[in-house]
Amino acid sequence: MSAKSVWPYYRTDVVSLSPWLAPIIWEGTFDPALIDLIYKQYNFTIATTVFALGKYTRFLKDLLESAEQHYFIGYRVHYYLFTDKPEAVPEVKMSENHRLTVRRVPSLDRWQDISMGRMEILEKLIANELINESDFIFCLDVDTKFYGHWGAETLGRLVGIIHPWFYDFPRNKFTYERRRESAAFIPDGEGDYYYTAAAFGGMLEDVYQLTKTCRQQMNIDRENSIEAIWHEESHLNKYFLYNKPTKLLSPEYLWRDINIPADQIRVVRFSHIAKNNSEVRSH
Ligand code: UD2
Repeated sequence: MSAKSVWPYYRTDVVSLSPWLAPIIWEGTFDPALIDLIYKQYNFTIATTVFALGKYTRFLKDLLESAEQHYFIGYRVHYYLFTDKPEAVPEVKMSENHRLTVRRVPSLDRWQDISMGRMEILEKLIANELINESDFIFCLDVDTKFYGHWGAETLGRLVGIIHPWFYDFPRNKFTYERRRESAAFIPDGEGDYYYTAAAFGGMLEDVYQLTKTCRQQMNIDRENSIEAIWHEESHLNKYFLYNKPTKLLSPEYLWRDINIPADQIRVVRFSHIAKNNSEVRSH
């Protein structure tokens, strides 16, 4: 499945530059050894957040064990795990320079409130703790697993990931929020890509602005008794429309199911796990 990356590192079957000249990272477009040579000298710390409330703690073992095989190996990583069930967090052996902090958060009844509530918790975490501790942050869904290398090629000021369902769709098919009443509204004919909220990141200041803005916009919606069609993902897409990511990751970095093949996907690095939504979201 993985074609070896070789000089001169370009591909003709995928677009690897956005219209505002941000790189779109695909296997075959970069040299991982050269990237390490450049980035390792800085000794960056990458904060990585995961939320696992209710039955979603069942996904933690696979996610953390697979991360410890593929995710920023050789770099400093600090996982922050937010859960309402700290006793259900599995013991996972961390590699050198990787560590995990567990934080208890209150349980919530609606899964949508858990998903959207992440923005406010991330905003506070960055402002109150990470500013002096980390250089970059990635925020990951828990119903996911790593299958391949995810390293410093993903670092940038503001990093968005192209949603695996929509990467080859025309933009009129994107499931942006289309109701004017919502703060996440994007008019027809606008938008660049459809981004997933299952993973995003960047430098602390940039992700702080993102989380703060999304939290504020969701509060405006709440006051107006409206909830965006895809919750915080709709607000994230609105944010990225007006604050363009400086780096985009191809759907290799969040695939839809390891078993669904696609010609352009040479490597599945990280994938969403198929789940029974009503079962896992029930109390
Ligand atoms: C999509 C997005 C997700 C989010 C959601 C909002 C993708 C691949 N993912 O996923 O990021 O924007 O839509 O509609 O596009 N969680 C818990 N406990 C719960 C419920 C949720 O811990 O009971 C957390 C957990 O980290 C989970 C995340 O919230 O990964 C998002 O929930 P989801 O994965 O059920 O949402 P989903 O699959 O609709």
